[in-house]
Amino acid sequence: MKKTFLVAMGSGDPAPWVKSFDTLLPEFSIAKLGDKIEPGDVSHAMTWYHPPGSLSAFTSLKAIFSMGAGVDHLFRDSNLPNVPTARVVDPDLTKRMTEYVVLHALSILRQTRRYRVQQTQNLWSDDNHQPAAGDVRIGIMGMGVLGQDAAEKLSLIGFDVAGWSRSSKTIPGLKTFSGSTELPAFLARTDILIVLLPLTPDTRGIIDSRLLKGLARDGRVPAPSLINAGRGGLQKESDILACLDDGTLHEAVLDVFETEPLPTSSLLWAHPRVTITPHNASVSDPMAISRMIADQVRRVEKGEPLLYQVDQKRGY
Ligand code: NDP
Ligand code: OXD
Repeated sequence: MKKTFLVAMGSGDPAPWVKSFDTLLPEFSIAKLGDKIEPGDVSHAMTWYHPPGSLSAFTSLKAIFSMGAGVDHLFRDSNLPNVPTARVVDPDLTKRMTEYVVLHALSILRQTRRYRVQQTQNLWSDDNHQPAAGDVRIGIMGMGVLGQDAAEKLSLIGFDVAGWSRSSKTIPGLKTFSGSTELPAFLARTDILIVLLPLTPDTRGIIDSRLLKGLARDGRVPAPSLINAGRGGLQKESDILACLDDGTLHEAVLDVFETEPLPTSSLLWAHPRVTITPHNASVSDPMAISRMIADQVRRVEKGEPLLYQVDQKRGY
């Protein structure tokens, strides 16, 4: 009798995941939420914003896998089965995020927004000196898997990069800061703030006016800019808008929002110095990520420890 691997998605299309796991895990029956299944047969589940409570009937679960790197969606569920839980760590996902961060950091450095506007005006103007990457200080909040890869690639381009994390770190060639006591010094040397933090009770709402007003005022850029590809719950959107309007911020590049999809009524849509992407800075590719999760399932079945386990107490 085959055990069941459950694809539990409350958002997105489960079909490509079911197809991929069917190929990769032939020893399992692959089912999705809503399929007719025997709850006791379900031994593993991959979830993405599953409806809270929808996993509680699966009392034989051995492990839960987040479909992405973030796990805040899991902890919305107060009835989440108490089994080992793992997140995605995969080169495909990491590289996609680094592409996003490098693209937008370079776009801010090279003022592509300004030249797009000038082009609509047939305007040839280059009146402010273009700083070199080495003259621009990037600060990355969240120096985990994604933050560290982005830091390495941004440093290779020549940016002056620093990182901030919960625990202190030594990373060759990088300036590192940690904890709330070192946050002001980190912000004060940041021209482009990149946020790659997880959403936890400690980080919720951290990107507010107070934090943004702490960014560098002595940079080679018109004013500091923000790139948030972590989670929307990290930011206060009304504060970001106010900071753009009072000159505290020059540009904001946002991939994630307090409410997703971003409501059509949001003032962010029409702001001339906001770039919006629909939470796809780094998508979980079904082919790449199901391979990683299938390897994890085999580890569990062999009695080996699950990799990339989430610490439920820390929330990431
Ligand atoms: P990691 O768990 O590897 O890294 C998280 C980092 O955040 C760590 O450096 C950690 O510190 C730091 N951190 C956590 N809490 C705090 C805190 N209270 N104060 C300071 N630093 C803190 O995660 P990943 O790098 O893999 O992913 C980061 C996030 O990116 C995900 O949680 C997800 O929300 C988001 N994401 C967004 C995607 C998108 O498409 N927009 C795609 C993929 C991920 P320490 O090192 O000390 O533990
Ligand atoms: C993730 C995401 O957490 O895509 O992987 O947001």
